Amino acid sequence: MTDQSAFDTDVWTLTRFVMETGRQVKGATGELTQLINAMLTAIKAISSAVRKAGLAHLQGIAGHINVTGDEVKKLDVLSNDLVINMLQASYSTCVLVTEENKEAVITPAEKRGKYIVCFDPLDGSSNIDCLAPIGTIFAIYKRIEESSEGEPTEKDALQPGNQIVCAGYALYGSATVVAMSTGAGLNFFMLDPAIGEFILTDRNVKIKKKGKIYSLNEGYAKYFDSAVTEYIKHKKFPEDGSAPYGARYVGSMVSDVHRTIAYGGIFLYPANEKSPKGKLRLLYECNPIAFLVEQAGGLATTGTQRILDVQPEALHQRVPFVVGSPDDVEEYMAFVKKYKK
Ligand code: AMP
Ligand code: P6P
Repeated sequence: MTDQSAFDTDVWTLTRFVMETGRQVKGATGELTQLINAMLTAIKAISSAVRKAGLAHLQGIAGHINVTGDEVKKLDVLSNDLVINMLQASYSTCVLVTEENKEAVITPAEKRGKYIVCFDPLDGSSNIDCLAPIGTIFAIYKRIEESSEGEPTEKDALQPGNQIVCAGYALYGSATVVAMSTGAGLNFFMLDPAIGEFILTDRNVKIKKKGKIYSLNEGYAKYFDSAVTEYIKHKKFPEDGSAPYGARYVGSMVSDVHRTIAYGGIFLYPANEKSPKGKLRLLYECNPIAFLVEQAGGLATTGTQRILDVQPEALHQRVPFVVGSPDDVEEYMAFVKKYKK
């Protein structure tokens, strides 16, 4: 006889959480709830594929190149198709922007809704074959009223991150966790594979005011500008006699960011001589992460401007990206100001 007491009969699943919050919004039609739950279904399917990739021969090069010029692995293609199909089948989207497609994906007229979704279906995919953590990142915007008459176009997606309605990431790590916010705080949900549901584990998560870890690819030190070089030196050899920071860098942003939120500290992908605008993409990497970190009380900057205030000009636009504990990000910005040319 199964011990029934082992089952929490009032469990807060992410599906239930989203429905509850939606019902509290006067006049909400349920379209956003449908969209969020469609995204979660795609994430569950990606999580299952990621866990089986080695067995199902999903690893290895799929043989074509994405917009960033990286060789695309099979899991990337599968993840991208899963998200596009699930979101369009939710009858809530009009424009999709994904790292894997050069052009915006316009939802067929008969399936259209009012939301725009910018997403990276499998971020960190270069880590697939070494089984390092990878993730899915998304940001949801509402189509702006005045433009909602004519045919939707990619221009509908060129909204600053301060217009985000909902954002989240999934981290396929030692467990699969979803971090998500609709603007009323950041919550973590862990996937329970036994029931195929995401369970609320951490409500209204807050980042430490100051951390003890810095995270960036120091392999590019030769190309760093003076501000980054001096800032990192300060972290390693603090002039005030305080303990140096620890260094952590997975090379998979969702993993590095999740650790930064959980433990505090700073993650940096600044511009450098090789990447004058940085590497990370504004619409589907930096904006969603910046929104979530700000919900946790952290900061996200280009070094001189709040990420969420950057007005996008192109779908795959890159920006310098520094995010984390407020005291750490402010300290970095002071170095940028001091060494500004
Ligand atoms: P809807 O009519 O479902 O498209 O919702 C209209 C607006 O209400 C959304 O753009 C959100 O600002 C808010 N809203 C609706 N559902 C939710 C939800 N589940 N959680 C948080 N906000 C919601
Ligand atoms: P680098 C993964 O390819 C990614 O887009 C992010 O997930 C990660 O933070 C970054 O690139 C790593 O780039 O140049 O350090 O290998």
